[in-house]
Amino acid sequence: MSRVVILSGGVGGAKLVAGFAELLAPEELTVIVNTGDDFTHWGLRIAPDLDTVMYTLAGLAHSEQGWGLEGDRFTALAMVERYGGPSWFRLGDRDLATHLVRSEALRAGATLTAVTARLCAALGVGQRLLPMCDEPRRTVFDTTTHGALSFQEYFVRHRFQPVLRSIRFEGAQEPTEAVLAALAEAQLVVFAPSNPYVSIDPIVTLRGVREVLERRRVVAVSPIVRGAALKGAAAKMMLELGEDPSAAAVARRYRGLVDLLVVEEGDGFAADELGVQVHETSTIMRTLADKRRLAAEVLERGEDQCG
Ligand code: FO1
Repeated sequence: MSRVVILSGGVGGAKLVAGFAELLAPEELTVIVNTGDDFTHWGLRIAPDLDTVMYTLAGLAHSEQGWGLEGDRFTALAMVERYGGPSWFRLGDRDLATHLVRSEALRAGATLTAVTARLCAALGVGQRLLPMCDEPRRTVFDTTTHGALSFQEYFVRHRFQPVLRSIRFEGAQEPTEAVLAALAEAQLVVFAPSNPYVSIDPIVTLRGVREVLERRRVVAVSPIVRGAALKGAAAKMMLELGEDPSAAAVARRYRGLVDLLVVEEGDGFAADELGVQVHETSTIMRTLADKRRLAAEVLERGEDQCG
C-alpha cells in the first residue's frame, strides 16, 4: 500500500518526486512514469522519463539539466559523431550503460517494469517506479512543417519549434496491473507539475485509469506559471492546440479527475464551475527545500479532505 502515488514525466515532475522522497519513507511512495517519450536510438531502448526519475532519486541526476547523469562524459557520442552517426540526442557514457543493460534485459524477455525494478535496486532507489505500460505507447506530434514526429524528434531534434496540429498516442492501450493496483490502493494520487499533454495524458488515457482515479483523492500541481511553462514546451503546445496557457486551462483538462489544483501565487481563478478546488502557493522549485515544502503542502492539502 503506497501512501502517495505520483504521476510524473519530464524534468518538472521529477523535482516534485524528489520533494516527496524527502518526506516519505521509500515504501510509502510510488511513481507512475510516462513512457510516451521512449524511443529506440542507436539500436537501444531509451526511456528518458524513467531514467530522469531514477537518477533523481538515486542522487545522480545532472543538477541543472535534470536529465542525464551529473559529471557524465560524452566520448562515445563524439565517436558516433566521427562516424557520421546521429548525435542530436546527447547520450553520456555512463547513461549509455543504463540503455545497454535495459535493452539487453528487454531483448531477453524481461518486462520494462521488471528491468526498472532491477536498475532501481542496483542504484539503491527504494521507491517503486512503475512504467505506465510494459509495451510501447508512443507520443506522436502531427506538425504543419515536419509531418508526424516522435517526441524526441519534436522536443530535442527540432527544439519543439514545429507548429503543432495535434498530438496522438500510438501502441499499447493497457496500463500494467501494477499501475492499476497502485492507483486503486493509493491514499493520495498526485499529478506532478508535468506537461498535461505529453506526460499526464499518456497515463490517464490508458484503459481503466480514469475510472480508478474517479474514486481516489487526486491533487495536481499546475506546470504553467503565469502563462508560461517553466520548463519545456507546455505553453507553446497549449497555444498551438487552441488553449490559453493558464492554470484554468490545466484545470479544464483535468476536469473530473482532480479534486484540487495547486497553482502559483496569483494564478488562481474562479473554479466552482469546474468542480475543482484551487490552492495558491509558491510552486517554483529551485532548491531541495522548495521541493520538500511544495510536496509537504500537497500532502497536507491532499490528506486534509481525505476525511
Ligand atoms: N533533452 C534535450 O533537450 N537534449 C538532449 O540531448 C537530451 C538527451 C537526453 C538523453 C537521455 C535522457 O534520459 C534524456 C535526454 N533529454 C534530452 C531529455 C529528454 O528529451 C526528455 O524526454 C525530456 O526531459 C522530457 O521528458
